[in-house]
Amino acid sequence: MNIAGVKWLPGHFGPQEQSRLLELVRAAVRQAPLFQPVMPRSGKPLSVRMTNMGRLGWLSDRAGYRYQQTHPVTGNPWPEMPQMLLELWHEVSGYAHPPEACLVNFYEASARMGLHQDRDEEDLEAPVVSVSLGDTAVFRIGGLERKSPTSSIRLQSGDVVVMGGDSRLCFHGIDRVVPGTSALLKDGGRINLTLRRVTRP
Ligand code: MD3
Ligand code: FE
Repeated sequence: MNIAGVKWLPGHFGPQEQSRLLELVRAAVRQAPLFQPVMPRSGKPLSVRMTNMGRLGWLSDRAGYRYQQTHPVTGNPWPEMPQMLLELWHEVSGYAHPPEACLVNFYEASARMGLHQDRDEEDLEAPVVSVSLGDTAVFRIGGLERKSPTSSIRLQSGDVVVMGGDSRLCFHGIDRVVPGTSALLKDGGRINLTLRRVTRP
């Protein structure tokens, strides 16, 4: 994969750090339970469940896609962004201002994410930083148009991907999760964390 602006850091986090991250995600989920997002207008459920950490959280409901300061079910503010993720951002993003949102996507074995662009952020100059935990995912990335050719990579537990520069608006998605590829989650499945700057600094 040689798309300008993509930085793939396979195995950035080792097993012990992956376990620490998982504990941080579990603590956040106790405070801000996973919810099932639905598509704007149609109300068709997405196949991933999600929650967020940080000042702002992304969600999708019948009214549209947006960032907001509160959990859609509990109405509470999102749990705070863990220090370990702030440190990751400062290490790999090349962006001087901290991330405001960490979207947590949980994929069970059958979950997918269709090809899409991330463009709900006001600040499109900041990269998106992703961390994969649990079973391997087949990640597809294309170009700036839906019809652009695509390529696939397998994202493994502990991998970090930084999508900056020209890659920031590339179409991308998750074709499938490969069962039995990681022992991190007892019942299998995959967690993806995406760190995002939302507002202009
Ligand atoms: C490429 N998540 O949450 S992470 C998403 O694995 C999302 O859950 C996928 O796409 C997942 O929006 C992929 C890697 C990633 C994240 C953001 C990107 C790739 C990206 C933004 C622009 C281009
Ligand atoms: Fe995305």
